[in-house]
Amino acid sequence: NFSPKNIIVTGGCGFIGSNFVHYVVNNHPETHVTVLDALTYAGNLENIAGLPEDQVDFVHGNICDAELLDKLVPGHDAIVHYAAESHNDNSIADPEPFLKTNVEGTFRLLEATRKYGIRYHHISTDEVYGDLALDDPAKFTESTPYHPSSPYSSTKAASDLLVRAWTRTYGLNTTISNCSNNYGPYQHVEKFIPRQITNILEGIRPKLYGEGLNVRDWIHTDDHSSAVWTILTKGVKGETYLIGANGEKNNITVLRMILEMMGKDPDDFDQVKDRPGHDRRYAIDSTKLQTELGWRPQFTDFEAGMKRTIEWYTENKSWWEATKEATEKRYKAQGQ
Ligand code: NAD
Ligand code: TDX
Repeated sequence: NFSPKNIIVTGGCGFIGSNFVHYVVNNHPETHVTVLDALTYAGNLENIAGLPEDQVDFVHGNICDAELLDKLVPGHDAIVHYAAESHNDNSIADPEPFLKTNVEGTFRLLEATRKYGIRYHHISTDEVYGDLALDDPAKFTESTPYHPSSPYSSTKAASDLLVRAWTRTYGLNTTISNCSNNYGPYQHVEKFIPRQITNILEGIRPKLYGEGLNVRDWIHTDDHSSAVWTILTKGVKGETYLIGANGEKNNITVLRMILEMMGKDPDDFDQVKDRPGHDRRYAIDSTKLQTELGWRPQFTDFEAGMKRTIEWYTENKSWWEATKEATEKRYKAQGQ
């Protein structure tokens, strides 16, 4: 087992990265975290505010900055790479930042990993596998061929392939994880679940793309964090692990659940323009991670997790209200 003492978490001011930093602080006080984050529209320093100063440092910078990495990486024993442009709809409107951050940024981190000989864990998505038919009993496994659909998922797929090639060619000590859709606190209001909760809180009708029959395999972000920690410390060099918690639900079911939990009529939403190239269904088979590394998800009660998530957005309006209006304006311009 690897016991990391001093890790860099890229994208640690975003949704999943910041939840991981909280997870490390709460569960592994012996591990120091340096957060490297460019604070794009999706990054927010408040996500890691109040954490112990002797355990968490923040560095404001870009993962594409090789000089900065030369200064920062020595003295650390691992990089856990979350930073990315993460939203499919943004990638359709303007793909360029996705190429820069997701592909070039990963390349820079791999080069630093090679130069300083440290451990590297790469955070990726199930979207690299494309989509499944709604009536297909199959799920994605580690051997499913890559078949990404969107500019976002194609850049994530490209970054995974760079990791594999650098590992085979230069012998880097890497692992990759591909996780399904996360939900929980600190998720940007552009994403499906926070968008609908905050719409309802603002008196705006929720917006469903198309018929809402697309299926996503929801996992609580705390389960993603424990899985990443397990892979970072016990994962086998060069291996890929899929992370999921059997949370398949279609969008209209999730939306009606949110409406009902918030005391609204379950039909009180608008159907809007569908996403171009919209993936139909994602589903993860996490057998390898469970049998080989012994990981188990803990937060599998989706209703309970959703209730806590609704409470979090209700109690933390000051966290999201500054970005809500601009986000809705962008969607409106796209007919969504
Ligand atoms: P997010 O958009 O909420 O956060 C991204 C963070 O990265 C932000 O803090 C941003 O400031 C930072 N960042 C962006 N570009 C940067 C750059 N060039 N240099 C330094 N920092 C930069 O994203 P998220 O939803 O938390 O996703 C995190 C990771 O998890 C991504 O790699 C994503 O592909 C992956 N993932 C997400 C999901 C999901 O459901 N959201 C599922 C599976 C995998
Ligand atoms: O307003 C909306 N209405 C709607 O019906 C939005 C924003 C989304 N949707 C649909 C599209 C998807 O079928 O809801 C589903 C979820 O949408 P997103 O939250 O945008 O997530 P998705 O596109 O599935 O991608 C997410 O999971 C995989 C993350 O954003 C990615 O970073 C991750 O890789």
